[in-house]
Amino acid sequence: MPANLTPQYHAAEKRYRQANTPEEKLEALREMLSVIPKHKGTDKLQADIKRRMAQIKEQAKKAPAARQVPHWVIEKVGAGQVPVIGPPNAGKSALIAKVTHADVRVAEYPFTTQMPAPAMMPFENIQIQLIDAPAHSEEFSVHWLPELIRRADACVLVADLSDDTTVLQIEYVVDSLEERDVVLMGAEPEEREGFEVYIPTLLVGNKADAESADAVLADLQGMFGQRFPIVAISVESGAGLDGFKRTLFEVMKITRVFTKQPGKDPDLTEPFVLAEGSTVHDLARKIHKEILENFTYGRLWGSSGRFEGQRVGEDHVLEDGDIVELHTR
Ligand SMILES: Nc1nc2c(ncn2[C@@H]2O[C@H](COP(=O)(O)OP(=O)(O)OP(=O)(O)O)[C@@H](O)[C@H]2O)c(=O)[nH]1
Ligand SMILES: [Mg+2]
Repeated sequence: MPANLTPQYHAAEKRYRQANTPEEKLEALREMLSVIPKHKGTDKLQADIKRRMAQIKEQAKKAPAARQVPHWVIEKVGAGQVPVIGPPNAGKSALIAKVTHADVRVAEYPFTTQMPAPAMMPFENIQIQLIDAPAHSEEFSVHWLPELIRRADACVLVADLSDDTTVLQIEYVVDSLEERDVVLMGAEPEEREGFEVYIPTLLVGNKADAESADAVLADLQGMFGQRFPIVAISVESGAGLDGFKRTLFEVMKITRVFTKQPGKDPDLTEPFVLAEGSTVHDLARKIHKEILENFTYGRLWGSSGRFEGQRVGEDHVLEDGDIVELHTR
């Protein structure tokens, strides 16, 4: 039976996946359990969530505090963390150097990048955190790459359009990650069985300037066109880069919401970034716990409302560009 998980469930599960402390994990699991549809199709998942909660409580008793953060855990800033992965020499670092101000190493030999490095890419009124990742191939891979991707908000998978073995290389990346329960998909599926993690992914064919590019791109589309959105770019000529940014933004399914104070104009410079399907409740939580606890009602301007200044409750689902005034007691 399909699980029919709701956006609220997915949002809580994402918080669980990205949690850094046992308390954060427990809080997210509790929320998952409270919003999961209660029927036969989710029995297994419910049991799994409860088992994880018990495990975390058990561990917290045994091993207090001592926690070392692994080097691949990169602090999240901006609208979302997006590792740029793929086979060696595809132009992952070159792409990051082109669309951010970061100083990353680009070279004509493979396996240039060894350690993950973050870089901010501006897009409209937000900043997306790209992470330059080491190559992933049959000859060489780093054991922590699936862990880096598991925590991510989305992924950019770069393919080399100048190389006629590209389809096989991309297949290897996708399959080997799937073996580690990290599933790259264009969009998260509506339903699922277990605890594998789905990462929204954009497939980027780079080196569109190369002679063989059209043929390789056609092969990629044949093989992965159903699974991922695909964009062709050339870092060298700059072709396709605007489309790349926009499509990545769409893949990330971000809802940007502005807040305003009663009687004042809204601050339209910096939006709050929420996951698609987020509610007024999620916005209040994001701003401050106190606002969440003392929330009485909201007023809303934007496409999710029926009219300007509509009064809304906690459960109201927000849309990109909405402006919300939060009233508290
Ligand atoms: N023709 C062409 N060459 C490119 C393009 N983008 C990158 N390159 C070249 O491809 C080579 C590899 O680029 P990198 O950015 O180092 O590739 P990478 O994927 O980061 O490689 P690793 O870190 O080794 O996995 C360099 O020689 C780049 O100059 C492009 O759009 N067209
Ligand atoms: Mg590199």
